[in-house]
Amino acid sequence: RAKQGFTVFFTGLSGSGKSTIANALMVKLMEMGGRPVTLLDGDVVRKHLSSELGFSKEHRDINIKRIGYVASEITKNGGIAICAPIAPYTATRRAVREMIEAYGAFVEVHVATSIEECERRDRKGLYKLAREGKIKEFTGISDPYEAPTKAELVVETQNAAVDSCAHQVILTLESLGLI
Ligand code: GGZ
Repeated sequence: RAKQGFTVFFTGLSGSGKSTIANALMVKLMEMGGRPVTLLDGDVVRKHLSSELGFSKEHRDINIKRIGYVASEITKNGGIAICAPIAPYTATRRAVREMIEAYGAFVEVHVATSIEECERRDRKGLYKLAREGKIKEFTGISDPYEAPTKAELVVETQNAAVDSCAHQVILTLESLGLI
């Protein structure tokens, strides 16, 4: 019997490493072959699906529910969806989980890089702008991030390479019987 579809849903702060790990995971899953793999990255989704949205709670929730809907369709059709938004609200993540679990598995991965570390790295200079008040409602600075308490996997990026983090996700998927 063909294996069920599933969604890997990364959540974490801006600059936590979600996109990088999600990309590495996509490469690994594609190399295994079998099912199509679709990456729904935060900034790509915002460009193509959610370009009219800002960062209020209402707009973030709409954004995450759109991502969840697309991922649920992919999951329903037996594919693999990898999502990598910040997704700061627990209730919204739970709503997406419920939508997807109707069709397949939902694997939540918390990329648990601390706010201190994200701000220290400040890869895109956004934390500096947020501190200066030039970006409002910035997650972790002037807007909330509700850390998950029941994620299937928590990855610590502080002392682990990208490849090792992606490998931890692969091991989790294997232990759940999804790959
Ligand atoms: C958080 C913001 C904000 C604010 C712009 N707060 O590091 P990035 O740049 O590439 O990723 C962040 C991205 C967050 O979009 P998401 O769709 O993932 O957010 S959510 O899940 O909450 O809908 C960041 C950039 O957009 N960015 N302004 N105020 N991140």
